[in-house]
Amino acid sequence: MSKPLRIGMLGCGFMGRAHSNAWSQVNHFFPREHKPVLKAAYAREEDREKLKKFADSWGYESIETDWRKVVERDDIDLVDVCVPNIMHRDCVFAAAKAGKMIVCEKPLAMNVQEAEEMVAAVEKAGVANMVSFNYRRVPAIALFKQIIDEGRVGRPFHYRATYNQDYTIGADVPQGGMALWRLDSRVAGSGVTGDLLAHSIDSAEWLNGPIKRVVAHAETFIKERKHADSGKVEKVTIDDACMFLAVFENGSMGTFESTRYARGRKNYSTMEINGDRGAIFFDLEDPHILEFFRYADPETGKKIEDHLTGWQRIHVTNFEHPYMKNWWVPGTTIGYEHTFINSFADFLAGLEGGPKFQPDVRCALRTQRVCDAVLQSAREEKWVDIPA
Ligand code: SOE
Repeated sequence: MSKPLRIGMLGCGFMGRAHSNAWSQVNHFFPREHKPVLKAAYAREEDREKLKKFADSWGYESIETDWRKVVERDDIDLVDVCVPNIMHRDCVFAAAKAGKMIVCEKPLAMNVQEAEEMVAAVEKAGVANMVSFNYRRVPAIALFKQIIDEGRVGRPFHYRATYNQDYTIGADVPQGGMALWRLDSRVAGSGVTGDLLAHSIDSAEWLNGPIKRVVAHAETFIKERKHADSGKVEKVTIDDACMFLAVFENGSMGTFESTRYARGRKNYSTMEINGDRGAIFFDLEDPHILEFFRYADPETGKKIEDHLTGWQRIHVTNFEHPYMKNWWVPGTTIGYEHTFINSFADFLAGLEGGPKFQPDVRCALRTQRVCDAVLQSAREEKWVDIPA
């Protein structure tokens, strides 16, 4: 049986494109009853020309320059929130009130207080929802999780994450506006903490369990930048770089580093776990490779006596690897956009009797708590506990 799923897209930037592509592709690769229909796309009146081109290229049936109209339209089943973070709360509230399904880009909110209100509204409405921490659906990261769940890492001692980029090093890069709103904390909530560390934290808690406490240091390297909206030089209030130490509930220790000032690094997100039975390493700039160090047998916990002991480089493209049987033949790779398609495939499966999609808004609230604790710790220069 086929059911149309009529999408109302809020936003036509980078994420609007990534999500539109995923809605268009998902049925081609994953058999699902729900068939996404690109019904309406929203952007601000001043971006009408851009919106028209966006709608034409992805095949949206109509455009709106008032986002509330999209949310309230009877011919919309699902609201996809891809607008800047400052708008997430109002859009999610309105969508929940209208009884619409919700997809929301990360981070869920500007801060924990907003996120708590959003979770309450969405749970009260009882609507299906997902927050787009798309990297969980990189096949190699899903395999990372599977290897841990199979007991092959054993007792974890260390977790290490980086998320580094370099696109804001120039002092002439403006803050704000359509392209660079992520550099304006009034619109983004925070800098690298909400934008990049949120991904690392979501992955870390998914892979290694809850973080109990953190201590952080954050830096703003360039103190003033021209603002794209006002045209004036204004104070920069985002964190350009942030590092923190973490203690996990399971007793392991974590280090997290994120910056937009790591010359040469573009989207360098790595994660490594070291346990008594094995270790795993992943680098997003080499996304189909997973490195695994096998030390002990997961059944017996005994050291595997083998002259081939060493790091194993797994090319995660075989049919037995997560998601890969839905793509091409072994050895052929998939990329960034597929993480969104894999996410929507799982979200639709959840609507059709499969496992409920994670991360949902409640799970993303947890990530928000860690982000806020990191920022608080950096401000107050002390350890901060994360409420359970
Ligand atoms: C920009 O810094 C950005 O696009 C993030 O917003 C995304 O979430 C990340 O995946 C890539 O970098």
